[in-house]
Amino acid sequence: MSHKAGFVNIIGNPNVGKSTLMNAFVGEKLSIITSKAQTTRHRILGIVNGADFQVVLSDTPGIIKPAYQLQESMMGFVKSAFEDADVLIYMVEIGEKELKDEAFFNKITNSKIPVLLLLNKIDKSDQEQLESQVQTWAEKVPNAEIFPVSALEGFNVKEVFNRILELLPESPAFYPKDQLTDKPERFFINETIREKILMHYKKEIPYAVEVDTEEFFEEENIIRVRSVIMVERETQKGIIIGHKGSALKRVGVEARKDLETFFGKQIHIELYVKVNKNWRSNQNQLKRFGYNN
Ligand SMILES: Nc1nc2c(ncn2[C@@H]2O[C@H](COP(=O)(O)OP(=O)(O)OP(=O)(O)O)[C@@H](O)[C@H]2O)c(=O)[nH]1
Ligand SMILES: [Mg+2]
Repeated sequence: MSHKAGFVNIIGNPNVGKSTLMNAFVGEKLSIITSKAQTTRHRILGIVNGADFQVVLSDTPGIIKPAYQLQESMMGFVKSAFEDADVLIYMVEIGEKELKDEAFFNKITNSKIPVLLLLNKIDKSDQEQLESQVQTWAEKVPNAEIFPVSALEGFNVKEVFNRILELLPESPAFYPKDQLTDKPERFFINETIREKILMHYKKEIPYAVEVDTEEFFEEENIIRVRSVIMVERETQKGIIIGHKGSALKRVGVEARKDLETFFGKQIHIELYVKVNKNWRSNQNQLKRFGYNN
C-alpha cells in the first residue's frame, strides 16, 4: 500500500484564523485562540494520522515587524516554516488587503512548492465581496490555488484537506501514528493559562506575560501543577493578581476547566506571579522558555 506524508505549514497575518484552522484539522484544541493579535508565539505541530497518510501541520505566529527580541524569535519560527514545507498554506481573511511584510510576501509569490491561499472568515461576507476578493488575491498571488473557507464553521475545510492529501509526496510517516503534536504536556498548561490572560487583561499586560509550569505531577486520577505567571514589572504583578486575588483566581478556575477537558482528568493548579524584569528582551530567559530557533 502506498503511504503519503509531509509538512503543511500555515502562515499569514496575525488574527486571521491560523490556529482555528489547525485545530479544525486535528480535531483537538492544540493551539489557543483569542480575538487578540499575537496569540500564538511558537511553532506548534498538529499531526493528522490515517492508515495511509500523515499530515504534519504547523501553526505559526502571525507575521509582524519585530519590535523586541521575543518577536524576533517568533518570526524565526515563521521563517523555519518556509524551509521545510511540502505545502504552504497562506491564510488571509475577508477584508484583508495584503501581507505587510514584503519579504515574506515575495517568498510566497516566488514559492517553488504548492501554495494554497485560504480566504478565511467567509461567514462574515456576502457573495459579491467574496467574488471580488477571490479575484484580487488571484492577481496578487498567481501561483496559489484559492479556497474560500470558514475555519470557525468548518466550511470547505474538508475540501482543503483532500487537496493537501493529493499534493503530499509518497513518504513513510515522520512521527509515531498515535502522536498528535510535538509539544509536551506542560506546554498546553502554559498556553491555556496564557489564553485566559489574553482574554481577561487589557493593553500591554498579555504581551508582557509568560507562563512557566515548574511542577507537573500526574497521578492516576489527578494532575497537580504549579505554574508561575511572569510579568516584566511590579505594577503588572498587582494587576494580574487583582483585588484580593480575584483576577488571578478567575484565570486559575477557567484554565482548570479547559485543561480538565483537554487531559480528561482532574487538575489542581497552583498559580503564582513573579516579576522577571524585561524577559522579552533577554536572550537567556527567552531560551529558557523555548524561544530559541
Ligand atoms: N467569523 C469568523 N471568525 C473566525 C474564523 N476563524 C477564526 N476566527 C476568529 O478570529 C480570531 C483569531 O483566530 P485565531 O485562530 O486565534 O487567529 P490566528 O491567525 O491564529 O492569530 P495569531 O495567533 O494571533 O496570529 C478568533 O476570535 C477566532 O474565533 C472564521 O472562519 N470566521
Ligand atoms: Mg494563532
